[in-house]
Amino acid sequence: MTTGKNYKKIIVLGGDGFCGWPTSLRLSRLGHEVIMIDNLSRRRIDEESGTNSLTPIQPVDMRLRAWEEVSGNQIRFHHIDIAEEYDRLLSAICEEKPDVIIHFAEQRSAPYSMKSSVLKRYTVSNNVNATHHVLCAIVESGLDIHLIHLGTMGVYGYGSEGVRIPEGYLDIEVKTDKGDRVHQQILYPTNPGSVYHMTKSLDQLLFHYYNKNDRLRITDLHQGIVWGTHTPETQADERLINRFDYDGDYGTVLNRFLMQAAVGHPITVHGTGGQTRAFIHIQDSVRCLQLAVDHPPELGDRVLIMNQMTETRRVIDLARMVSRLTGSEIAFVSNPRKEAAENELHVDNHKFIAKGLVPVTLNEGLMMEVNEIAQKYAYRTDYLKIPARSTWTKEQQPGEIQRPYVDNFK
Ligand code: NAD
Ligand code: USQ
Repeated sequence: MTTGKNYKKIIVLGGDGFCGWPTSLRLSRLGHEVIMIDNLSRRRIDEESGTNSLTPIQPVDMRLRAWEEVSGNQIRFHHIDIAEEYDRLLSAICEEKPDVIIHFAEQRSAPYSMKSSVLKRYTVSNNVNATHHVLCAIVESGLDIHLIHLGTMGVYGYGSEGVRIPEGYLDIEVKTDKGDRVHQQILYPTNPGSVYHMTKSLDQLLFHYYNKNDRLRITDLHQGIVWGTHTPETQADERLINRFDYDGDYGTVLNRFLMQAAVGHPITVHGTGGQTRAFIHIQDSVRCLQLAVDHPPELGDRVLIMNQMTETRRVIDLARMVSRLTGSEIAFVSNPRKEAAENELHVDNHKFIAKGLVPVTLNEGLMMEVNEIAQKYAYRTDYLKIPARSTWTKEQQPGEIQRPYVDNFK
């Protein structure tokens, strides 16, 4: 039951993950009724891979008890595999009757998705079925639910050739047989760089179809690389601490660099480090979700696509910033991925700014905060898990450090 006009009932799929957990806490703190659904597959992958979050995350029941103690608010939890247990997902939706479903529940690592045929197939079936099941279940429930999905900037590819990447749709002009010029807006041509990113491209088509056919209200957030770990809510109690991935598969670039500096490992730049990517701090990621909940598309609107990023940076520039701050060495490693060695990236993000996002951009204070968190838990590091060993093709070499280290900039 919805608790009031501004308070919504929200199901968070993938609520136990790095982005889902702080989002669930924020929405709960704001007075929304939050129900988390997760199959805990991310924790299982850690167990199977012999990896772990650098921060000591607590079991989900302990997390939820701690939140109730700290905030007085209850978050309920359903253990459901949304890619495999369609009937249980449908029942949960029909019983809970949410106003909003936020969908984080996918296998989100590009390197993990490229490791083997088994993991390529797992990533495709998990992610595509998860998304399709949610869409089918919303239609079958007959409820008017606003679906918010976490997509990725990677669906666009990263080579914008000087063009600013728009928020989802591209204006085009085509010539008809009669020679007239017709204007259209189409989904920006997708150009994924890994099996994982490809699943997000497939998700886009599923949204397009169900929006067109069943008039579902859908927001698709094309998010950049998330960095940082704490939000005010996860800092409220040690038992609420957020996940911090640092291993070669799940660790993302800036958090890896800050963690590597903290534990005395050279900063691992792939190739020349000329890759430019979009970034967003976890606090802004959570704020964007809050804004997306508050600003649903109208019934009948096409899929609302927003670029959830605040700045673009080159990998080598990030490495140098971290190196300057911490005195750590930069190590160039052979790039285990198949990606452009250098690219420019310009991205339009005016929709979130217009809704009130005030970006937390990269600054030394916040970077040092992540570095300090990593120092605090450095004793939990497994150094063998730091190198990125998953290669995109059989011919490529894993990301081993090239000796001697060379940073021509220094
Ligand atoms: P995560 O792996 O930490 O969290 C995902 C959660 O979903 C996990 O708790 C996992 O157990 C759960 N899950 C996966 N498959 C499921 C299934 N079939 N049924 C139920 N639960 C399932 O990932 P994250 O970093 O929190 O990312 C969340 C979403 O945001 C992903 O979809 C990802 O693609 C997207 N995203 C993440 C980043 C980033 O830098 N972390 C950037 C852009 C987009
Ligand atoms: N990289 C390094 N050194 C490292 C790790 C990465 O140079 O130690 C480079 C990679 O080669 C790549 C870039 O840094 O060029 C980004 O890698 P990443 O692992 O930080 O990010 P990516 O694989 O793109 O995936 C992450 C999330 C994914 C999300 C995506 C957003 O894991 O879920 O969708 O960021 S985006 O990149 O905008 O598509």
